[in-house]
Amino acid sequence: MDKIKIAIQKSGRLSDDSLKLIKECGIKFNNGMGKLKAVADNFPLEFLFLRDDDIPGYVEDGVAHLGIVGENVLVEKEKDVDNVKLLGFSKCRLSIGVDRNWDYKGVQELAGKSIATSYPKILKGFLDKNKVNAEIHEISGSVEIAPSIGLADAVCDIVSSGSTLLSNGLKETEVIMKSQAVLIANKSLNAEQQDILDKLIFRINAVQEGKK
Ligand code: PRT
Ligand code: ZN
Repeated sequence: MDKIKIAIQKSGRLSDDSLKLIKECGIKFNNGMGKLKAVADNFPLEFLFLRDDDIPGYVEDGVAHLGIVGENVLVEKEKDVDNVKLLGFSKCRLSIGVDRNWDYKGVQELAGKSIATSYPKILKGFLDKNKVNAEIHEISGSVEIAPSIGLADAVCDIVSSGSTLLSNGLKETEVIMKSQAVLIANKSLNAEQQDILDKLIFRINAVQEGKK
């Protein structure tokens, strides 16, 4: 039988829960530290360990047939893949944060301001929808410090507990999107690959049912 390849985040907030889900599905594999690939022993699945940002593109291109990624990254990358199943972990939200002393009354107050983010496309969609003209300042990390160093007036970043915003003197004012991990698939799987995916989904459903 052919194997199908699933792209999983190499190391980060999605990695542990992604691998835990695979194990709970009864799929056994050995992933040595730092390895970029692994093969399952008892299921026709091969793992590719990648940066999360690269996963939607690899799945679109068919380098990987499946992938596990946050909805936030999936939406930002605008890749053409199938959104197969919400997985219920790595929950977070993409929010606007502003100085806690800003008497923020609504989204219109962002007009003419600069907003630092690693999610320029999602932010632009939000601003356009609200007819707000603001400057988007794309940075790749440490977004929360942008206001305190004078780089931007506000941030648009991932929030989970809220403590990072708080410790940078910011408050959350708008939730732009909610996110969780999602299983994605290449759009042109052949019949055999689709069959393996169906078997995997069957097992994931059983795991999720068992947790209810
Ligand atoms: O190296 P690689 O590119 O693969 O990883 P990464 O550093 O880009 O991503 P990673 O591992 O940080 O996050 C992977 C995914 O986990 C994200 O795309 C989200 O879908 C999800 N996720 C869930 C989070 C968080 N919770 C989260 N709290 N991603 C990031 N954060 C960061 C956030 O950026 C901020 O710096 O945590 C901070 C906020 O957390 P709180 O709890 O202080 O609010
Ligand atoms: Zn990343």
